[in-house]
Amino acid sequence: MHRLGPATLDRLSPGILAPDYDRAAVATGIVHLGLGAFHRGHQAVYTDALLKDDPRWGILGVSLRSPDTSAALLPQGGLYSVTASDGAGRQRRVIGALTGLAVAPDDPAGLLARLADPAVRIVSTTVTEKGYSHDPATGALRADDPDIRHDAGHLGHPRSTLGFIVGGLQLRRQRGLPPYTVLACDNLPANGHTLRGLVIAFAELVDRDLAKWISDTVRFPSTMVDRIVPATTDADRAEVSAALGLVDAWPVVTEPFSQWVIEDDFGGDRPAWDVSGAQFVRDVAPFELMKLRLLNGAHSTLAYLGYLMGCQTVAEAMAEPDLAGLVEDMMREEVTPTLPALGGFDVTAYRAALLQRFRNPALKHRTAQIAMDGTQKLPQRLLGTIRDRLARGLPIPRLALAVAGWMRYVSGTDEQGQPIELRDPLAATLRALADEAGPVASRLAPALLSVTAVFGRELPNDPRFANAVETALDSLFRDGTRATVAQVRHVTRT
Ligand code: CS2
Repeated sequence: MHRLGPATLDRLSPGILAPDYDRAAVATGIVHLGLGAFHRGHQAVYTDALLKDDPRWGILGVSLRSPDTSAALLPQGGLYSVTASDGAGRQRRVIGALTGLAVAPDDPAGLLARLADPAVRIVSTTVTEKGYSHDPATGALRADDPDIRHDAGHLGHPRSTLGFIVGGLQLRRQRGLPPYTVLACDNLPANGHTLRGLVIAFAELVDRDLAKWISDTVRFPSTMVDRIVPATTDADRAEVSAALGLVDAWPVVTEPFSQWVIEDDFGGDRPAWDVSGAQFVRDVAPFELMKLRLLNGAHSTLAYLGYLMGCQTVAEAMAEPDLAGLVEDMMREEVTPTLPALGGFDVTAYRAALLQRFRNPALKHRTAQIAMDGTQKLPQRLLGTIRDRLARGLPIPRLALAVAGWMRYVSGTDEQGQPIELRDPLAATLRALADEAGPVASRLAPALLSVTAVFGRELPNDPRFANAVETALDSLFRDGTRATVAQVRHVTRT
C-alpha cells in the first residue's frame, strides 16, 4: 500500500474528504506547541476548514519532546486523516492544515526564528496540564522547575513551553515586530489568564522590561476546548489505512462531537474559526467551568473507579450500571448546582449528551490514559467543585469517593494485587507517601492530602472533606471498589 501524502491524494478511497485548497498557497500564520492527537483532531480541523477562504493560517506543528509524531507525518507532507465515529457511522477526512513540522529539542534556535516570523500571528498550545510548569493548586509558576531554571538562563535555547513563548516574544520585541497572540488550548481553569500569569512571571526572571512589554501588549484569550480524542493505537493505524487505501502512520480517531469556545480577545487579525463552527464569546469562564467540572470531572471519576473495577475503557466503565449511575447522579446533584447559569443553555441536555458520548463504542478511550497526571487534573476537575459546595454547606459524597478513587489508584496496587503503573509528574512523591502509609485509609488519606500542590492548604483541614475522603477510601480498601460504588450510589440515591 502507498503512503498517504501530497502525491498520493488522488488514490484515496472514494468518499474520503481531502483538502479543498491549494496547499502550496498556504502560509504559516500559526505556530502550535504540542503536536498530540488532540490538536490534530480539534484546532487543526477547524483551521483546515477555512484555509480555502483564507490561506494565511497554516500551522507549524511543533513537538516539544517526542519526535515520533513529527517523524510519522514528515513523509506524509504533514497530511493525516481524522476519523470521526459514533459507532453507527464513520466520517473520514484528510487534514492539510500542517504546513510544517518541527521537533523543538532538535533545533530550539530554529524554532525561535520561526516564532519571530512576522507572518506568525498566533502561538497556540496543547502541552497537557503538566506542560505549563505551574503549581496546579494555585496556578503559580514553579520557578524551581529544572527546565524553567535552565530557560531563564538560556533563553536562546529554551526547553519549556514558557521558554519558547517568551523567547519568541523577546526576539520580536528586539526586532520591533508586534507580538503574537498566545492561545491556550488545554483543560486548565481560565487557561488564557493562567498562561498569561505564567508567561509574565517567567519573563520577569529574564528581563523586567520584557515582562512589562508582554503585560502591556500580548493578548492571551481563554478557550474552552472539547473533543474526545483517545491516543492512537496500532489497531487504529491498520483499520484507518485499510479504509483510506493509503498508509497513514499517525491517524486521529475521534468522536463526531466537537466544541471550541474562544474569548474574542486577539491582538490583531484572527482566523474565522467561527465559520468552521467555533464560537467567539466575550467570557469563556462559564463554558470552561461547565466543561471541566462536568465532562472532565466525570471522566476522571470513571477513569479511577472504572480502572479499579477492571474496566479498560470509558465505554466499559459506562457499562457498569452502578458506576454510570453514580457518575450521572454526581453530575446532576453535586456538580451542576455549582455552575453559573449560562443564559439559554440547556445543561440537562448537555449532561445527557455527555453520558452518550462516554458510551461511544467506537472509542477505545483507556481509563489508564485519563487516570494519568491526576495531580495536575484533580484541582480543576473535582476540588474546585468540592470547595464551592463546602462553602455553601452542601454534601460531597460522590465527589469525595472520586477523590478517594484517585488515592486508591495512586496507592500503586490494584485489587488483584497487581502493580498500577503510575504516570504523573509527582509520581515519586506519591509513591513514597503511599509506601510509607501502606494500604490503610487513616494513614494514606492524610498523607496524600498533605500534597499542597494538589490540595492547597485549607481544604485538607476541613474535616467535612478530610473525613468524607478517608471514609470512602477505607471502604475502597475494605469492601472493594465495586461494592463501594454500589453502596454510595444506593445510599445517596435521590
Ligand atoms: C480527558 C480529556 O485525558 C483526559 O484527561 O478527560 O482529554 C478529555 O477527553 C477531553 O478534555 C475532552 O474534550
